[in-house]
Amino acid sequence: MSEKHLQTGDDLPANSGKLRLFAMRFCPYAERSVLVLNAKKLEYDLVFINLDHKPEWIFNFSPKGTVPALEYEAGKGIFDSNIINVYLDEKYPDIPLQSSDPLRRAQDKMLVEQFAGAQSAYYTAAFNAQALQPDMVENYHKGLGILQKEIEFRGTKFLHGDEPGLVDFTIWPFLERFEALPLLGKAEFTIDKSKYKVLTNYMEAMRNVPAIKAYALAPDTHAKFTESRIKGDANYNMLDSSAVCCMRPRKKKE
Ligand SMILES: N[C@@H](CCC(=O)N[C@@H](CS)C(=O)NCC(=O)O)C(=O)O
Repeated sequence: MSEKHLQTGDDLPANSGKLRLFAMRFCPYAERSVLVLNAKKLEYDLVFINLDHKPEWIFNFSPKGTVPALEYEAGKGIFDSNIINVYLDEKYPDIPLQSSDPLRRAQDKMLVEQFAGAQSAYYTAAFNAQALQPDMVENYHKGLGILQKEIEFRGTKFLHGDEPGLVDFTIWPFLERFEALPLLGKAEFTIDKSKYKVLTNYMEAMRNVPAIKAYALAPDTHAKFTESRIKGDANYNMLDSSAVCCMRPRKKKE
């Protein structure tokens, strides 16, 4: 899989007949769908796009040009991570990722909703730090506290049960990125082990889930990408090995 992000003017790669996800390597919403595809052991192609110079064809799959978008049949798209993930779970039920109990599904959604405050505090801290207010830091820790309490209350390894489900994969991409904040000088966003023992144990278990291991990035990688974006020159291709160019070996003088 190439980590190169396609941009305006680039051709849409040929469809291989598999499901295809349009994503951006550092996008937490796209990661949600990648994790669900991985956990359900579905075959898929991944196409990364440059969000500052979007290829024209992304709008055929996602009307606002946002990622993720899923090409579920040749030329036909579904956009928005939550819509994609529920579709995948219902369309491919072999490995179910949601509870069969409607109340538990509602509780999962309420948890995601309550976590949203932490997410928006993260975005401000990471990308618009001058607008950061003390109540946002409070909201961040409030969100983490609610999450930790719920993990404790459910008493299972993951929120979904013995294995992670949609609720875990929806929240995880943000937890992964929260750990970049102290590296960006935002020490007040540290997820302290002494305060968040249950949560940090949960995060450790999540990091070891094969679906996550195959895609997760280290905090310093997220920090580097964030720094490039803040500077106004998002380095989308920083993981693309083909972008690292090699010097041609010089001809030996005879
Ligand atoms: N609610 C959407 C949000 C997706 C989203 O905002 N994606 C960002 C990248 S992380 C995006 O595509 N931004 C480009 C744009 O807004 O034009 C989802 O869950 O899929």
